[in-house]
Amino acid sequence: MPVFWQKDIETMPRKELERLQLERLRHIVDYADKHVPFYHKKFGALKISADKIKCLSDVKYLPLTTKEDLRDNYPFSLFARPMREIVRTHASSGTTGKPIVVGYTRNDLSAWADQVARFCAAVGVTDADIAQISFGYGLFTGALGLHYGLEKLGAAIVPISAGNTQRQLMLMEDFGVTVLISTPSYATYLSEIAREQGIRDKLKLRVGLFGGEGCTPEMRAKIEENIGILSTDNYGLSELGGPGVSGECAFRCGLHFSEDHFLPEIIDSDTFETKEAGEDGELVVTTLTKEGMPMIRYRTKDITRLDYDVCKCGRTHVRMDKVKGRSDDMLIIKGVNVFPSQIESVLMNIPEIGAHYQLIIRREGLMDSLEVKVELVDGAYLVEYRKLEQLRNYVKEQLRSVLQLDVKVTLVEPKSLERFEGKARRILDLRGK
Ligand code: DLL
Repeated sequence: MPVFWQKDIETMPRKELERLQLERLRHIVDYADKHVPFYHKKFGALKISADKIKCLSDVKYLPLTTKEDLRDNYPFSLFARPMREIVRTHASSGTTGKPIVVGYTRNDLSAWADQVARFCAAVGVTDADIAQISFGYGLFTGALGLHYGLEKLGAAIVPISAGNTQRQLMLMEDFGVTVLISTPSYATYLSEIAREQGIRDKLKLRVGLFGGEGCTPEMRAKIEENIGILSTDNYGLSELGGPGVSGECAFRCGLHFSEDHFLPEIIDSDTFETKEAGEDGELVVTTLTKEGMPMIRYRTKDITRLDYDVCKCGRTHVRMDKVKGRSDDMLIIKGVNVFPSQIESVLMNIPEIGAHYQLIIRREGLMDSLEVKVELVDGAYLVEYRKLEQLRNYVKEQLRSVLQLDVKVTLVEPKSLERFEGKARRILDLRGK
């Protein structure tokens, strides 16, 4: 049964929704022009103003905003409100250089909690649920984003943060936790330990709200089987506020955008031309309601596509496909474009190998090469050379048929690769080292 948090908005007829978006687009352009010198300068140079926007597709005349623009304006120069009106900041998890910073007004926090509550309700979470938040609390938007969304919905929150897996499982069992919030990587790890310790039947978990990174349907099936849950994929990024940008409903046929708050487009990353609905490309998003830090045509670098058909659940808001990868994560190996998610799909379909893998890129002469290291489910393979070789060749063949590329495959002992409590870091780039 489809469940809604703000039904009138979530099922608003498209014409009405587009009317609302156009009105909000004009408003946000005018607002950014007046309150953010960076945008005032950009709009001035392009001779753009809100009154020139006649229809939604005119968004293409607005300038694009990039992560570099946010870095150049570190920390607060893109804020549209004075600091006394900013009530929260978050920052990206970037490992090098200065992080990118985002600021929220009280209204932003309230709207954000509603956006998140929608996706929790969409998979059947109610005020009767107990939700364990296993995202790391802090500058990362994941934990506090889900926290306030679930609180608005009325669920009881267990704010345990990431890590200390044994304690996570103990509380899950003792408190009768019904909803798990984490990255899919951490859910993979937690669910494996739960299975090994034979506590699956003692847990009351029924729903997983995963996000912060991609997860193939194959990987998700493994997690769900381990702990007996239904899980959904939830997308967002700090620059746009965090989680709540888009998320799946229980039918899991695309992630509904919060279209009353965000205007999505798909562009070609090289030519910047707008792509048609259904075509793959880079997701670009304009925030329609953010007061603290409005973003005009932010380039997410995430590759996906959009589907405007009304969903079986009744939601009219456009659905984006699961993210195929980030354009800067795409590997070019011997001239072939490879997304790590393609490799994950292949690996997860082979029962003899586990959910943990690593991709190692090296430079050999002028060419890049790829090694796929993956854990065996059963370490006994390692003592039988012939069987091991057969399996290795099989994995290599499966990868070749999907990627059209020869990669080196290394099968390693169970539990020998690193586990992740937050977002996984599976790519080891040794080029230039
Ligand atoms: O990861 C926000 C978030 C937290 C979303 C928790 C959902 C749940 P950042 O740390 O700024 O923000 O990272 C944003 O992570 O551009 C994508 O590349 C990736 N990403 C986030 N969610 C998904 C997802 C949060 N569901 C970057 N599928 C984004 C694929 C995702 N990639």
